[in-house]
Amino acid sequence: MSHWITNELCALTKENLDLLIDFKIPGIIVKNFLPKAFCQEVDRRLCETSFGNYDHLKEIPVHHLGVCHNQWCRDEKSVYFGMIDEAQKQIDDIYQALNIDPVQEVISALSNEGGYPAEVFEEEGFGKYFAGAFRSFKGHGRLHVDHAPTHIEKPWAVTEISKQLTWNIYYSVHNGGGELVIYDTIHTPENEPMKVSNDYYFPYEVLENEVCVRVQPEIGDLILFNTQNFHEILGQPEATRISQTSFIGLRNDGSLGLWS
Ligand SMILES: O=C(O)CCC(=O)C(=O)O
Ligand SMILES: [Fe+2]
Repeated sequence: MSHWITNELCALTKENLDLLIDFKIPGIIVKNFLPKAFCQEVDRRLCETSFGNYDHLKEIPVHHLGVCHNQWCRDEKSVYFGMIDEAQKQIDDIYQALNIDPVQEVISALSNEGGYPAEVFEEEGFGKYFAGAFRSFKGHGRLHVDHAPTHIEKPWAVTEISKQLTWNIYYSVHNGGGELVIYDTIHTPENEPMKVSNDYYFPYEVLENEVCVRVQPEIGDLILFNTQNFHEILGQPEATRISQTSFIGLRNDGSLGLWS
């Protein structure tokens, strides 16, 4: 069964954000969301910083700067929240004197153009989550979904969401390859058991049809999609692709909460 009413990425409006939440469109794009010169300077600074490891994932050749909740969600909450200040400081150093805070820009766009109140997620008794990790990526990000209520077994605030989206801003891309492919197949409790055991990805047999969009991001683009749609990244083994990202959860009060 096909869900999408178009095979194109759409503009950021309240109507389209509603359609994205309902799996009716493949994604949303804002071209030149951040100035290219800003992205190139951030990319230069990031390449001088050593990216941290993301070594809980065996198959994704990815390094990151910032804290990724998935990596720490099985530990005591104090472990994750204990790392945020230091991570935020590293990120703030990257933007230093550039006068743009991309995460705030995304929050403003979600509320001004997207018509949804948005803020960084909070955990009672611990404070704000971290949002806006940078990723340096090589190779193939295999077919997967991201859905905190399914994948996180402990009671964190980010599991109290009815839908999960993501935003990505691209800082360096490669010419040819590096496409993001989003499929018109939705993750469900019925297809979850097809996930490769002890790993994050699914076999292609999970796809219900061939319908997909292939997006070749450009520097400065903002792309939103629903992470409960299966997706993969067709990277190149030798070339690096740098992006910044966080998840976006639709909360029970109708607002959006961000976390990485
Ligand atoms: O890097 C990308 O284009 C997409 C990354 C991804 O899998 C996600 O945002 O959930
Ligand atoms: Fe993903």
